[in-house]
Parts: sequence; structure tokens; C-alpha cells
Amino acid sequence: MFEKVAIANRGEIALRILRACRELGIKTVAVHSAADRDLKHVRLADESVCIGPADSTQSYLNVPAIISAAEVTDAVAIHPGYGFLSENADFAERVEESGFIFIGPTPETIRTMGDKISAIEAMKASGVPCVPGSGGPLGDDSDETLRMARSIGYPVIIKAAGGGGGRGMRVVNSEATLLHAITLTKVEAANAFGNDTVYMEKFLENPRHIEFQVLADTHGNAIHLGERDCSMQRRHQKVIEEAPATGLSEELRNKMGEVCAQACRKIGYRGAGTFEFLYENGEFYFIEMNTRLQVEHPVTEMITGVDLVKEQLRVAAGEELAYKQEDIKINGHAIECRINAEDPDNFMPSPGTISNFHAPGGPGVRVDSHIYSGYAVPPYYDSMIGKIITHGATRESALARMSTALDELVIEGIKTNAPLHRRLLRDSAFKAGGTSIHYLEKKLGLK
Ligand code: MV4
Repeated sequence: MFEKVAIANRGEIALRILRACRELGIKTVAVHSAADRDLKHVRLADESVCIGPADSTQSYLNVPAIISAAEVTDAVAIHPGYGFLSENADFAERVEESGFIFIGPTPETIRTMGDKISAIEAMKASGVPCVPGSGGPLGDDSDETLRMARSIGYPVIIKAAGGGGGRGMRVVNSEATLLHAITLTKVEAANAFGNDTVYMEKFLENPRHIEFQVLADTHGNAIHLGERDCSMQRRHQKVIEEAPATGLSEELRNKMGEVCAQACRKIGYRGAGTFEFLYENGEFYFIEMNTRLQVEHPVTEMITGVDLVKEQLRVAAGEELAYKQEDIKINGHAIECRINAEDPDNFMPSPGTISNFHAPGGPGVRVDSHIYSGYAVPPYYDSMIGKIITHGATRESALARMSTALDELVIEGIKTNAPLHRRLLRDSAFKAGGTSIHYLEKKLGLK
């Protein structure tokens, strides 16, 4: 196993990675910005290096500074966490060229999945069901584009190959607006991603967002750990996630999970990954693959008992996966509420000093957070300050534990979205399960 790992991230995920390293006997280096000297994981790490000012472009996105920090501390591997450089193929390449191990898939895999068209091509070739669509870039022949949309059937959606996560897309309801919409999306994509390549898909009107977790090692083994339902979202920010997905049969789970694991074997995937699908009328349609550890990974950990971060570390060190597919059993149900430092009425960030914090606890309650009484939430980064995860034998039990946990939670001095969570836990449609990606925005009156 590695002697020492540099953690190139912040907040709750840096702490989560530090804990996994500790359990495996790995020394840790906290690589942080000047605004993050007081982070809990910086205090707990064996060593820490301040790599630059608060502005993340000069710290958490500063490739030479991160690599220098690994060099001066003799770290052997770098864990990128999520966000920041975690899905940056050039970063992964620079890490490897500098003689370190990147804890994630190969730069080539990250590059393939970063281009949404090459990702779809790879998935189609591996037998993963995709949304009916162009399957490739839209060309200059307008007549051909119009014919294609007609055969797919309106509405269609135009997406940027360089986009993803909700950026660079436009829905088209009829032929009259198709060509103009493509022009607009191309201009926006060129500006936002430096790549004006776009593709077309059938627009699914009321799907759920269901994603499959996979793990693969460098010895040809790949397994799936079931799915998560991440449909409860606002403006492409997930608010609540859960596992397993309500109403999904064990048969379909096993079938889709095996399709994903098989695709991993086919493309030589390495590490933890997520296949994102839209799920509508009992069918799955691949949209994107995430090549990182995800925020919502704990719900999968709670229902499988697998420590995904430890598996990432083991696989990156060249070990075989500790589990075979038959070892993975789905046990009960888990729900995660993301706690954000934000105004619950208008969703504006609410940084500031936490004057008082009490974490909930008890059976089946997990809190992944770096906050403490006296901690100042800086204004420079994402507003998520932690996650409450509850587990129970049934969905109802996990929900009851979440209600209790949210009522126990005390965070004073800043505003948080805990009131929104308490409201959602009383919502009859959410309690019933299976709501679509549009449910929350409609409930909030944004749609
Ligand atoms: C779609 C779609 C409907 N039909 N593709 C948004 C984020 C990006 N990952 C893909 N997205 C969507 N792609 C087709 N063909 C609807 C969305 C979408 C969405 C997807 C997942 C979670 C939340 C969403 C919110 C709005 C739109």
C-alpha cells in the first residue's frame, strides 16, 4: 500500500479521504489554500502544504503547485476528490508524468468520458443502452439534420460535446426552431468549452436520474454496487440522493449493473466510476459517465458495506478488488441530505462563522462533514458544508431516521438549507418515492 497520499481537495471530501487513508495506514498530506488553514482535515493530516491564495484557480486548480506539494512531501499518490481537477485529463497526465499515481482512471479514459460524444460511442460499442439520437456530431448539412430530427421525433435536445452536468444544452420542440437552436448552442459551446461540436438526442420529458456505481481494478475485474436515485435536484444541483431506487426490480438492477460492469471491462476502466442514466417508462438511457468519486457515494456505502474510498486507494496501488460481484448484497435503504450554507428561501450562499454545531447521531445515522463550532465557512467555494446520511432496513425506516436527524441537527450563525430538507421529508410525493427530475423545481414554483 502507499506510504503517503496527497489530498488535493478541501472540505468534507478531504476529511473523508483522510479517514480512509488512516484506516489503511497511509500517511496524509493536506494540500490546501490560504483560506483553508483551519479545515478539520488540515489539522488531522500528518503534513500540510499551503499551495496558494483562496481563489481556487490559484490553489485547488493550480496544477504545478499541487505537484510541487506532492514532490516536497514525498507523497506517492494524489487523490483529487470530486470537482476541481478530479476529471481533468491533463492534470491526471501531468501527475503521472511527474512520477505520481493519480487515484482515478487513466488520462485517456477521463478524456474519452469528458467528450460526451466519444463517451456515447464507447458505451454503444460496449452494449450500454443510449438515448436515441445522432450518436455523433451534427454536420453542416441542414437537410440531413432536419431529416434526423424528424426521424427521432420532437422534442429533441441539442447538447454540446464539451458540456455535461447540465451545461450547454437546448430543447427544441419543433422543426421551425431547430436550425437556429443548433446555431445558438454551437456559439455558446464554443465560448464556454472552446469546442462547438454538438449532438442531438430525443428529449425525454419526465425521466428520473438513476446512476450505477462501479469499481474496477487493473487485473480485469469490474463489479457494480447497484444504483442511486438522484432525481431530487434544483438547477442541476442534487439535493437528496438515495439507494436503491424506488420501484426498480432486482432483475433490472442486476441486468443494468452487469451491463455497466461489462462496459468497464471492455474499456479497461480503473477505479470508481458512475454511469448516469435517464430512466423513463421502465427503460434506461445512458447520458454521461463520471470518472470520479461522487458526493453521494455514502448511500452506496451504507447499503453495500463497501468503503469506496478504500477500494479506490487499493486499486490505485495495483491491488485486486477486495470484492467479487457475488459478495455485493444490497442491505436496506439509505438517504443522503446535502447540507448547504445557503438561505433556504432564495438559495443564496450564506458564508460566515458557525457559532454552534451539534451533529445528529444514533443508529443508522452518518454525518460526513468538516464543520465544527467556531468554524468560518469561507465565501470562495461551493456552499455544501456536509451531508447527513441515514440507513434503515426499509425506505420508511431510513426516512424516519432522517427526519429525526434533521430535527436534532443544530447549525447556528449561518443560514442552511436544513429547513428545505425538513419540508421535503414531509412531502407526500417524496415519501411515496419515484419522483422525476422536475419534481423539486415544480414544487418550489420555479417551473
Ligand atoms: C437529457 C434530458 C432529457 N432528455 N437528455 C441535464 C444534465 C446532463 N447531465 C443531462 N441532462 C439532461 N439530459 C435527454 N435526452 C434531461 C436532462 C436534465 C436532467 C438530467 C439529470 C438530472 C437533472 C436534470 C435536470 C434537467 C434536465
